[in-house]
Amino acid sequence: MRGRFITFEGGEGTGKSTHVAMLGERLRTFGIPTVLTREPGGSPGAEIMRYVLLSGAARPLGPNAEAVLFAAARDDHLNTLIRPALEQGKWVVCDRFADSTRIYQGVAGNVDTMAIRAMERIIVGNTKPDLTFILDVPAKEGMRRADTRRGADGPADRFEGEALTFHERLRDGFLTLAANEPDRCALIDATTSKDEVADQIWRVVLKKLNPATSPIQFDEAANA
Ligand code: Z5A
Repeated sequence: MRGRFITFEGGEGTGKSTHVAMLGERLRTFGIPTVLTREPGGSPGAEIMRYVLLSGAARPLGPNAEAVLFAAARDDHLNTLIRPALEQGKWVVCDRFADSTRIYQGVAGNVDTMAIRAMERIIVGNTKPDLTFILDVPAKEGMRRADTRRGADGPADRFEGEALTFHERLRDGFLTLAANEPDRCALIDATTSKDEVADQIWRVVLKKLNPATSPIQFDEAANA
């Protein structure tokens, strides 16, 4: 039986990496073999594309080309890591996925929506997330958290360096996505403490995916 595919989305500094790790810990404690991964990246080929994208090297090519590169990285990630893990019955928890392309390149970058949907259809196909968490904090607070994490003087990446208005558009885009796809997306108020946010997330996982029905048992999980 196929494993479950969970993605985390939201603007920068909303706590995605934190909660991918916390959820992974909880799933493993529950006895579920879990793969934690991220986009862009997550596989050797896609990590090379991550460097090109986040260093800003691809920025002069424009948002259309960046969207194609994100999709190419996703193709490699899906083929070499996500699909094989799901086929083995593992659960995959991914820090960003195709919704980030819809929002960053589509909503904020003005890349044609039909083009983005077409690429998604070709690359993602049936490997759609079973559940997507959209972590929400005001854009200013997310930027503050991200600044604190990397140290105020650390270099901002290609997207972190954008203005507050860009990050506010992203937030609006993610809120609209959550409203439009309520079956798949769970909107999480991520302004509270890490533990409270983790508890909200876990309640949704229990309700929507019922880990107790996972076909892989505790002993197998210990060896995963
Ligand atoms: N991108 C794209 O444009 N198109 C695409 O298709 C894809 C991606 C897939 C990837 O950057 C960039 O690529 C991203 C979108 C673009 N651009 N940006 N910006 P990344 O992977 O380097 O970074 P990120 O995805 O934006 O995440 P982030 O900025 O690293 O933040 P985060 O993972 O959401 O947050 P965090 O690291 O877990 O937490 C940030 C800090 O806040 C940290 O110190 C935590 O300890 C703290 N924190 C977390 N939760 C809390 C709570 N509840 N209270 C207080 N403090 C907290």
